[in-house]
Amino acid sequence: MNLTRHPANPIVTAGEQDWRKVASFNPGVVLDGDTFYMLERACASLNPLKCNVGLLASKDGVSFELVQDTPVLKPEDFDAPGGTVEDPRIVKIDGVFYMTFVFRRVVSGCIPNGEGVPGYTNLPGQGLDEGNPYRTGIVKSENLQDWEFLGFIPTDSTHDRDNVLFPGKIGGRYAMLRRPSDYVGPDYGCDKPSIWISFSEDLKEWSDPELVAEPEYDWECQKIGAGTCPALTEKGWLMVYHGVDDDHIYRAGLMLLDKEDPRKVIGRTEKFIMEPETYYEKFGLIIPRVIFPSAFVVKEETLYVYYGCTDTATSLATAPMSEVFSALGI
Ligand code: BMA
Repeated sequence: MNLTRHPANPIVTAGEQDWRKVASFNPGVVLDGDTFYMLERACASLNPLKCNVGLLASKDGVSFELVQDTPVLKPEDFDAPGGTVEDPRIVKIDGVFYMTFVFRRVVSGCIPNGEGVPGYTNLPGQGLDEGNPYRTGIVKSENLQDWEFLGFIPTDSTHDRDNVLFPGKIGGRYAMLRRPSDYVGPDYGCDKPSIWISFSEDLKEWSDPELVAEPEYDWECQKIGAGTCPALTEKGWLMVYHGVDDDHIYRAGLMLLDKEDPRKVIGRTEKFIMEPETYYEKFGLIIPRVIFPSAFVVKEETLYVYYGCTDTATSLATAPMSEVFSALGI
């Protein structure tokens, strides 16, 4: 499948504001009327790797401007001035916007090495394996600027990120794809971090995760995670997801889930649809060789895929929808 990288890439980069001066990446994007809204993961510093969520808008899906000069979500909103809010994803359901985001109460320092995954400095007693997990928050808003907190999942100390809401109820319930990374081993039915699903009546209490998809191919053999929020197409729920291989290269693939029962995978690209090729996808501030798809929009039969590059900036690639379905063999 041929995705065309936009010539203006990377289309969103860090700015001069203190709260977004280091990097902007892994955004959620929603098309509302004729405006594309982007919630960016705005990085304020590397050590600690503190992030906020900023709001941008665009008429063409390419040139984005900040809507307000301050973050719309920040760790201080959760009494966590030493924490972080990351990787926002967004849907609109019945006229209300819902954002999922990653939250960590105490954030590590990040020490990039240029070769692969950066080093992280955890405070004593605050290591990833000693509590202080990555969990997912859910907030809602009618104007994208003022957000009301609904809750965190999970409530225990497991790590749970890459969580995305479906943009509508299925069988009367909200649905969310999630990636509880500790759910591996014989008790769970998968050997590596995988994509799971939960359902909820009220977006607060969630059903136990059920396994949807696990890594199958070499390019995703270490872990997979939901990238974009799914969108309903005539063939089913479409999603761009990410996979990580043994060399820590992040690539993108397509998955199609059954319209009525999204626990069933009905289409999946055996080969990735994008891998790091350009300079801005191979070299960056934090981690090399990362394409991290985090949002897509369908407009006039064109798929717009927004993706983080090397945890540094955001890029855009497009493809005709007809190619998307043929890549899935449909
Ligand atoms: C994942 C998350 C993402 C990040 C990616 C590459 O585990 O931390 O936010 O973009 O790694 O570093």
